[in-house]
Amino acid sequence: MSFTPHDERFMAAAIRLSRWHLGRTATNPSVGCLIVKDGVIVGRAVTALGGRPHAETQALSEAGALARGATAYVTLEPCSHHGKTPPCAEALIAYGVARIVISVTDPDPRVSGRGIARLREASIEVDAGVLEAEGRQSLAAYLTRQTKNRPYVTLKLAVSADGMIGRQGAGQVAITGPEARAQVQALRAETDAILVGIGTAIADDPLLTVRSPGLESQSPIRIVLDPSLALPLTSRLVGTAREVPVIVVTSEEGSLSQAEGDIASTEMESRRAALEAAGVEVVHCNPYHPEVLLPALATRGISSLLVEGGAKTARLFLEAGLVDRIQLYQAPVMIGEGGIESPLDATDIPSGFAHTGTLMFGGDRLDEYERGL
Ligand code: AOF
Ligand code: ZN
Repeated sequence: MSFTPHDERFMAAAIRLSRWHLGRTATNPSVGCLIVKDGVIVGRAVTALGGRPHAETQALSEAGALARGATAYVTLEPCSHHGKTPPCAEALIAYGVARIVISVTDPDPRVSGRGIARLREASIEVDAGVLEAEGRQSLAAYLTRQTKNRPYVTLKLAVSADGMIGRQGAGQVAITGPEARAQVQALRAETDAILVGIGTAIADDPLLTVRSPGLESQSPIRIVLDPSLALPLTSRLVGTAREVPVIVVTSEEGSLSQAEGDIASTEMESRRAALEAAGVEVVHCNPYHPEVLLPALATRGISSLLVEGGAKTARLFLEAGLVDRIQLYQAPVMIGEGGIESPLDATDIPSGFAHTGTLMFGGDRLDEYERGL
């Protein structure tokens, strides 16, 4: 059977629903599921906070007996493995669902086609690929970690009308207005980790947490690229490390020359001890090689990473070809003298990125660019 406009409408609703728990289901994807009987939604659910129960089992228990003969819309192929919960494919069969419409097939090697095969074996009609591009977008973090063994990377830049992202020696400079800042808070809330370079950590002394009312518990892990452990103990990041985790990525042990090593190692050792005593986790990994760092973050279960600054760190990720999405805010303010030039503007977006949308937040314009997954 081919897809109907109803299929797209219900799948669009399932995708919207799935976004509710983005960034809050740990390594599990946030999946949306609707059970529809005679054109009426009789069950709906999103993967629970923390990743379990899965979406389908919750939607089925809401639908109850009405699930018999119904159509299930699921943003990801139902699982077929006995993991921490029994397989969703079996639950769909047991409830007597007649048809299952799927957006994206699951690359998890424990599932990967087996969910669909199991459903078809039970004579259930299965149609996959409905609104697949939108579905993949909503599952981008999960799909990237599964298939590329690294987090999905978003680079966020706020650029003034004269092409600057800040002012030398001025600390944090307001470029965008309150509406755009609230939007960035929402973006942080759906992201697993946020990363800045040590230059930004020192100059701006940022908190990098989520402060929007109702979202306070959703701050991402904060990561600082800090080759020589220069993050001040008095910084706001260190001061809040016990409330929201901070990871400092420093050079690999033994990477200093012998002479440097002799002088620096005792000093480094005492800085490391002081940071750790304040609750910061110090990780040894080359901070200048995102291609090494990102898989290490994926191994820790980080599926999405937001790179927030500064210019040098943005260039590092762009040059490594390890940015999946660019969010470019352009504000009407002027920075003038002493401005720090943006590594990027709307006229020099790297090749391979497609412009996927423009939104206005107050007087600020957000352009989004994405590379295919
Ligand atoms: C579904 N529905 O809502 C989600 C699914 O560790 P477990 O046992 O929870 O399994 C995690 C895997 O389950 C994950 O890698 C992905 O394949 C699937 N996630 N599947 O049927 C859901 N979140
Ligand atoms: Zn499942």
